[in-house]
Amino acid sequence: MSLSRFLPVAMAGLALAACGRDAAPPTTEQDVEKTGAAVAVTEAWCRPTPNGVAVGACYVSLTAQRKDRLVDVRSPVSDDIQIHEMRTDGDMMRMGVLPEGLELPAGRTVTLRPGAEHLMLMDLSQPLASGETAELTLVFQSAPDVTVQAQVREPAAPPAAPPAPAAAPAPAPSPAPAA
Ligand SMILES: [Cu+2]
Repeated sequence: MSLSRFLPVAMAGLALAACGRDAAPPTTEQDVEKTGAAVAVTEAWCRPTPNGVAVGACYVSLTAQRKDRLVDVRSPVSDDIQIHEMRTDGDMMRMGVLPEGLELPAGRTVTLRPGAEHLMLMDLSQPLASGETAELTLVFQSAPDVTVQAQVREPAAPPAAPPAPAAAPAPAPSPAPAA
C-alpha cells in the first residue's frame, strides 16, 4: 500500500476561525516560566463591605513546598490589591504595605487573618456581598499563579469565645406556670 503523502492540512486557520470573541480569555499565560513548586491556597475569604465602602480585605492560607513569596494579587473587582501587614506602634495597630510581598517559608502554612497580614482590595469596582465569591489570582515569585474563589462572609467567631450565652446553667425543666 502506498502511504504516499499526507496533506499538510492548514489547521491553524480553522482553529482561529472557531474562536469566539465572547469566550473567556485563556489563562495559559500562567504557564510561562513559573516552574517552582506549587503553593497550596486554602481558606480564601473576604469580609463583606458595607454599602459605600470601597476598600475590602481578603484572607488566604498559603503553604509553599519550597521557600517562596507572594508578590502580587489580582482580581476582577480591584485593580489595586496590596499585601498588608499589621504592626504595633506603641498602643496603636497600624497596617502597611509589605513592599517585597509576603514571605512563605517552606512547608509552613501562613494564614492571613484579621489583625495580621491581609490583602487589601483598593477601589473596589463592586461591593463584596456576603454569600458571594470574589476571584483572587495569587502571584508568587517562583510558583505558578493560583486563582481561587474567595468566599465573602463574616469572620468566624474566634474559638476562644463561645457564641452561646450560657450564663445561666439551668438544665432543670422550669415549671413556670403558663400564663
Ligand atoms: Cu490593610
